[in-house]
Amino acid sequence: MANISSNTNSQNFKVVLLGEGCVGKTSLLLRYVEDKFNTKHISTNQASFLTKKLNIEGRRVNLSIWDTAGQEKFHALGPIYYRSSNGAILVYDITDVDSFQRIKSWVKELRKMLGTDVCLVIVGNKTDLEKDRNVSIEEAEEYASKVGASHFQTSAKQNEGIEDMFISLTQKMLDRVTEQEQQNNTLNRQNSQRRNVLVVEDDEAPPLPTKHCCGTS
Ligand code: G3D
Ligand code: MG
Repeated sequence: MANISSNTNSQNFKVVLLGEGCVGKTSLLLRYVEDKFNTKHISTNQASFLTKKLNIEGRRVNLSIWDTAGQEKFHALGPIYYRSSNGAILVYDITDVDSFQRIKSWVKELRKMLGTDVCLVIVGNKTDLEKDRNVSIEEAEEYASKVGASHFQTSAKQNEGIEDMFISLTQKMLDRVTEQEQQNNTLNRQNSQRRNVLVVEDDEAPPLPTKHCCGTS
């Protein structure tokens, strides 16, 4: 189960960025957290995360958003990277069909390893390059809804759609936590009801069947 923790009323979520090299993962993260584009701020030599604090309808949330160290370029990104994440942002480049196909194998792997505990968002990045689009919105949306993910389009360059995407993902993760809390409460209630049931042991031996002698009847 995903590691969801909360302290002093704030909820901590781990979110991972996944997708082929050069689709814009680091750019999306830097744009969202630091409102920067095209800076070499995050070293691509080590996996790292940036944090972002949010307040959604009075609920305080701390996001730790993990970025890869570029291992995806060598197909060397293992489960240790996405382990116990609450959310995954699967990024493709709208001009690159292969990058969209790659998303599908990530979805399979995440569902297999984390089940439905992880909330998925599929993101088509680089919408400023609309004239070179090679992945249709319809196809991407249809695929996303088939696998229980939401779909967003962004441009890290022009700062479009990024905040909406993160807010929507966070809302989904909060809903998931509420669902899990409700399930736990129901289980606890059932357990305590079970404890209150008085079990009366009936240790009297059952009556023996009446013997009928042949010929007496
Ligand atoms: P990655 O972390 O997925 O490997 P990066 O991708 O964030 O390093 O981005 C790869 C390249 O795509 C970078 O260009 C970056 O500037 C560019 N890029 C990222 N997002 C967008 C976007 O929304 N629109 C456009 N047009 N380009 C984007 P360079 O030239 O540095 O390789
Ligand atoms: Mg990167």
